[in-house]
Amino acid sequence: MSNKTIVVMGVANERSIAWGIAKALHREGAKLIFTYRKERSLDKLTKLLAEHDIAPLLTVSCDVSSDESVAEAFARIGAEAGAVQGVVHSVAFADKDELQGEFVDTTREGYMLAQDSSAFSLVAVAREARKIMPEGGSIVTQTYIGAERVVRNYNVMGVAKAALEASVRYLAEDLGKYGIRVNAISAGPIRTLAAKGVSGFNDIMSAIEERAPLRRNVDQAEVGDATMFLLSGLSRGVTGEVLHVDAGYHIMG
Ligand code: NDP
Ligand code: N5H
Repeated sequence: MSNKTIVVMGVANERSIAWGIAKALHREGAKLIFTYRKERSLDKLTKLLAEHDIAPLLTVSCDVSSDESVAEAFARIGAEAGAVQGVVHSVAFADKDELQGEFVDTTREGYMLAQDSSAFSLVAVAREARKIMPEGGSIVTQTYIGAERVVRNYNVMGVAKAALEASVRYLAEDLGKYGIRVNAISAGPIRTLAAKGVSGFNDIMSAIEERAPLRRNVDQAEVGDATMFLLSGLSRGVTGEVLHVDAGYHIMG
């Protein structure tokens, strides 16, 4: 990856999937640019980078729910770092109240917030990122099996991830002619800040240990390596794909 500059969006702390991806990319020699939303995430990121002796090309503020913020972030990246060859979209958000009880009770506001932050955000990012990917490249997002099947409590986020996965396919078609590939990783459950305090998380982790072909859960390093594959030339013939990194759980009936 030493000839590539990759934008990583969504490091909140050392448990973030995006941090697992960043470590894999750094190990293979990629140059890294990070985007963050909260100041708290920037603080954590700055500490993590220092601890791991990683010198980023740039760290840029980006709220994916604002078109202006996304446009500004990618314009700044283009101006200060030049062309990039990859983008990691590892952000999602839903109101906590919507992630329990019944989906039928989802509010209009809660539905819009989840779709906006978790699905449309990929479209906005792809549109702006394309402008600084003149040689082509690879965009990878993070999804969950709740997009394909009903997973209790995932609710509004399942519908947002279904839209995200469909967006991957439509974006893959649009951007393919520019040599830009668009794919998703569907990760098994991993204990991160976003997962903290959501109901049913522990039960889901135990069910995977019992039922997944590998009889265990996956971790950030495994998702990091698979994401790196999709960002690398090794996956040059792959686009519009959802690759499951879930210890095989999705094949079980
Ligand atoms: P984290 O909490 O570590 O990361 C979530 C990130 O989303 C944070 O960095 C947060 O930044 C960012 N974010 C939320 N809203 C916005 C916004 N409007 N603008 C910019 N950034 C935003 O959790 P994960 O690593 O678990 O989540 C990363 C991705 O992985 C998500 O898409 C999630 O759905 C997906 N995923 C997670 C699984 C799991 O079990 N953990 C399983 C499958 C998929 P900030 O705090 O600065 O706002
Ligand atoms: C079936 C499950 C468990 C229930 C549903 C969990 C859904 C989680 C996804 C969203 C992204 C969580 C979320 O937005 C939480 C926020 O309301 C509160 N948290 C925060 O604001 C923290 C501080 C920040 C960092 O979080 C965000 N998002 O910015 C699914 C699980 C088994 C798997 C899972 C956890 C999937 C997933 O998509 O993350």
